[in-house]
Amino acid sequence: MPKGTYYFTKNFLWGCATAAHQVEGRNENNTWYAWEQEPGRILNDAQSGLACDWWGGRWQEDFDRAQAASHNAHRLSIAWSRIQPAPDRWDEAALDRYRQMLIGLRERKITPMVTLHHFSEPLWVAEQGGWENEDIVELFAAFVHKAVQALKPYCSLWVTINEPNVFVFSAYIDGVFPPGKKDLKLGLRVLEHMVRAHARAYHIIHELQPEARVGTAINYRGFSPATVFAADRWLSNLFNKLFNDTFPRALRDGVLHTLLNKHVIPDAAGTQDFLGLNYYTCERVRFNPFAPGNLFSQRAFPADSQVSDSGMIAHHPWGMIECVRWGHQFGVPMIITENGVDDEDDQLRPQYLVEHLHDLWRIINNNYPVEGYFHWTLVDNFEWERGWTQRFGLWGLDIETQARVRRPSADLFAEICRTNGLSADMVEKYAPQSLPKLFP
Ligand code: IFM
Repeated sequence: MPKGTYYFTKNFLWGCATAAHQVEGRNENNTWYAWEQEPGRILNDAQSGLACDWWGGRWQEDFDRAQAASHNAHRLSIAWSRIQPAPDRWDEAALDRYRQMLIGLRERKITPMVTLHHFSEPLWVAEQGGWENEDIVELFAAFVHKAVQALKPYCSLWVTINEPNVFVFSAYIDGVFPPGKKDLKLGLRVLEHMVRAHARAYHIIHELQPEARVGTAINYRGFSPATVFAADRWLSNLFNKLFNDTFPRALRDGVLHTLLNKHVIPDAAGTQDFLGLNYYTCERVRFNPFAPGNLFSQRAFPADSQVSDSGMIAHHPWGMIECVRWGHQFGVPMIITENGVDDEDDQLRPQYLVEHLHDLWRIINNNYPVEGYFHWTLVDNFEWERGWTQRFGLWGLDIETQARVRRPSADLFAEICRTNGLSADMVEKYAPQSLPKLFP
């Protein structure tokens, strides 16, 4: 009996996403390293240590893995703190190391996408007030100029700032990222500086490299009302607006609307060539009059959700469709810049992967322009305040020995990348429980 395959569009980008601090190791000059030294900040007081030892050269073996697994793209970030370790010093050797990494990708026929800010800054920037100080806009601009000038021969796909919405929420509302504050007003000021910094970076990159494509990666979280009650509907709408819409809307319109005020930033208008979407999960919102600190809300996964090891990600593949539909309002092509699940034993990941890709395929075939998919992540990495407790890798990592252990999902994803499609055979082999749903 003939079996079906869902083929993706020509030149679709397939690969994994990583971030400097999470994989490089041994970076003592940034905000996250300092944060790790403070007791109680990271789960189990874990430290990034060697991480995946990319700074020690293990990026080569991991890029070999990506190449052997037929990835044709890879998203990585570069650390500002390595390239500009002090206000008046550029580290050419560090820049050269990144140059070698990008050349390494190209030699393996893997298209690089480079993120310029992924949650960490140099300590000297933090000492000057970090993102709270409006000077950050020009400081970041100088770094972007230096980095892009050096790396543009090897990369033309740039993400200026990763998940500004998560950064502001985690560093200024939840207080679990450095600088660990709980101050909404300050958080909104940081958001404004991030919009301005993105806009400066966008224009600088285009001046240096007219053919560049520049975007951001927004963490899209699907919020829907827990019931039909008006209060739940109103609140879930508010969450969508605040968390998901604010940043990309400012980059489309040049106006940043926050809870408290509105900033007109004309330079920011039209500054995304693509929209990067990091989609992991979605949740239901219920009005709770006893939770003022939580904007009077209670948030939970839909009943009976399958959840990840940490319980932080619920398996809701249709959220991928909602995410892309939502992203389409910003009028630019989209790229899934992150999607994945923490699952040490690889029990849920194959199902998560095939069902999310199936829904991605469906929405693309409704003519929504999505150009690629980056899985989070290649090898288990340091997961910020959750330390080493979340295992997102297609390959597992033994942090004592640096040994990598291939999970079945690595082979599944390799077959998808190699064939540019998701077939019934693959689903039957790696995620048989999804077969009736995907190939009825
Ligand atoms: O590890 C993070 C990444 O740095 C940003 N997006 C979500 C991932 C998983 O939590």
